[in-house]
Amino acid sequence: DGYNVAVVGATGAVGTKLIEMLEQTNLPLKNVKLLASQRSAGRKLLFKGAGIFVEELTADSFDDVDIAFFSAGGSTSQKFASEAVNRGVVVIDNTSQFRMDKDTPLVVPEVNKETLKQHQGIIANPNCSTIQMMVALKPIKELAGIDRIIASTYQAVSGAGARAVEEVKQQSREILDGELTENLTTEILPVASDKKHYPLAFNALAQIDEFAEEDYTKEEWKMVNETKKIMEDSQIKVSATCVRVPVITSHSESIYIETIEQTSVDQIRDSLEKAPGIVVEDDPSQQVYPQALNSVGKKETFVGRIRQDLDIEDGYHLWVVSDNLLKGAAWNSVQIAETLHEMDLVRV
Ligand code: A2P
Ligand code: 11C
Repeated sequence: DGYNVAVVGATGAVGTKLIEMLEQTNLPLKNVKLLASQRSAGRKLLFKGAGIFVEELTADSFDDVDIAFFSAGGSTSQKFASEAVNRGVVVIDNTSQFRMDKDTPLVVPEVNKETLKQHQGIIANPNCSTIQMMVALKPIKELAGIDRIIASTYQAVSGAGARAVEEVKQQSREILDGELTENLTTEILPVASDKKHYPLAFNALAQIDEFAEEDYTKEEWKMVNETKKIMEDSQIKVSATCVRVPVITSHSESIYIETIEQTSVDQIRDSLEKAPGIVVEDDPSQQVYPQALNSVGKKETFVGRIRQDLDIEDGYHLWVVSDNLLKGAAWNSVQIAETLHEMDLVRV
């Protein structure tokens, strides 16, 4: 036999990738159920070449399900995750709804899979920009400790969902057709729920999610708070500036760190080359460094431009790139499911 799995939000940007990752997983699968809103019910999506009808999500959708992947927004998770858990389902949640709850493990398998042992039905998948930073920094933390992190991100539009991607494509066409900036279609970005909307095509917007405490955005706070939880280090200094750029897929990050102990660029590169889930692409003499376009469709996190700060002895800079829909979301979720299976933690 195998597991019955459900994908909640199967028609979305992440849901589509969840289906692809489930087609590739070595997890034993019995049945795959695709769930979305009433709008999509009856649509047919392909799984391994066979058509599966999308069903409308209701609490009863979870009868007979073993593992459910949620990626349909925080309010859907809030409404339905506990219904699923009450029916014996293990929920792997891609939203920010439960990430900071004390009883919910926040998991990047390369970094903290041991915390899965404490799960009580819900496991949270971290924010995409946090995940790739954790993969890249974990080996350096083990090597020399990390005292502080300053991250500047260049984030892809697909992080804001399928409708945002369509909006940027539309704006690009309008600009190339000679449309004036003030007449561009702007309904979703930077944040659908916020008061003002700006074009992203041919632009860069220093706002991802709504503004919150201290004039940092929620996305920036996620990088701060999730890092402290995943690294189990409430003292680590973290701050971030998150920027949306007109890239469709893959987030890029300029990350500055200060180590606790003395180390070197060579030792850092060596530790990254040996670490799981990382590909080092770092050869300035040959113009080799990670690029968003080249990382699309890959499960790994790519690291390059590894160099020492010019003034701070224990300061280092890295350029970290990964597919935000795969390691940042769908792949990390399916990898959590595979890890739960390996650790015999699916049915508890
Ligand atoms: P639908 O296509 O039926 O609207 P994205 O992240 O690309 O914006 O996708 C969001 C996903 O979440 C879609 O699959 C969407 O389904 C789904 N979704 C949104 N709201 C709900 C809801 N209330 N119940 C179930 N699924 C929802
Ligand atoms: C973005 N990081 O790129 C966001 C998307 O908390 O799961 C993911 C939001 C989240 O817009």
